[in-house]
Amino acid sequence: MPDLKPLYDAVVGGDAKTTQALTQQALAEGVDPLALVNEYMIPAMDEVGRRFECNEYFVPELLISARAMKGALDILRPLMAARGDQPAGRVAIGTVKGDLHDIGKNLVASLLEGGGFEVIDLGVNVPPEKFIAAIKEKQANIVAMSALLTTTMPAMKTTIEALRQAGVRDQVKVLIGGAPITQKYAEEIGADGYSENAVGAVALAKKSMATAA
Ligand code: B12
Repeated sequence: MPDLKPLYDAVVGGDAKTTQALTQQALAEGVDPLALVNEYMIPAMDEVGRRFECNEYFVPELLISARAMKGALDILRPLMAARGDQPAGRVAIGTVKGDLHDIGKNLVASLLEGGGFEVIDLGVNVPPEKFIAAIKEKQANIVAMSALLTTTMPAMKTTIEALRQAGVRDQVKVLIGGAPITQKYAEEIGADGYSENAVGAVALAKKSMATAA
């Protein structure tokens, strides 16, 4: 594998042009798209978060780093989502109400597509009603929720309660994830599964379909 530290530096520095160029170059040299994401880009965003925490970075820097990572993911997404014929299941995915973070959610969506799932992407700031509509109108088998803020985590619980009240909780498996989420929290709020990363999300979704059958 070539030395890709410059790719990490480009995401941390918010240099979208260099991030895209280095991504293209790495792909041309045969580097696995997922390795680029897991070994360089996600650690780079972690470093961005660390700098934000200690006031070295502010929201504009978060935004430009996020834009750099998104630009690279635009190139990588189609490569990660080469899909099979029969959908393995239908997943309604979204970032919960009040939360605008979508990089991780998009990554999970791409890998689910790559894993053969049909993905209904509800976007960010998704209220419970939208998840309910996706189950009723699009026959989603799985609801996947993402949250990156401790203040928006409770929206996952609210959504699960709303599914129950709408009488659709038993029709779906509910999977949750995002940086502040834990297995313990998933159990507390009655979710069916949690994974700390996108690869684990696909494994969980496959397991959910197997146990739902
Ligand atoms: C980029 C970023 C932003 C960007 C988001 C751009 C975008 N389009 O997403 C912008 C600038 C908009 C932003 C805004 C804010 N942010 Co912000 N942000 C980040 C940052 C640096 C990176 C997040 C990221 O994309 N990580 C990379 C992705 C790939 O990782 P991920 O999302 O965790 O996803 C992985 C897993 O969690 C998992 N996963 C994710 N979803 C799901 C779903 C399922 C079902 C499963 C199974 C798995 C799974 O798989 C993914 C891939 O492996 C984080 C720091 C961090 N390291 O997390 C702060 C961070 C999340 N933000 C933070 C804050 C405070 C904010 C703001 C409140 C700042 C402000 N004062 O305005 C606002 C809130 C806006 C809002 N209402 O949502 C804090 C949250 C603190 C807290 N405890 O709640 C963090 C932790 C920074 C910090 N260290 O303080 N942010």
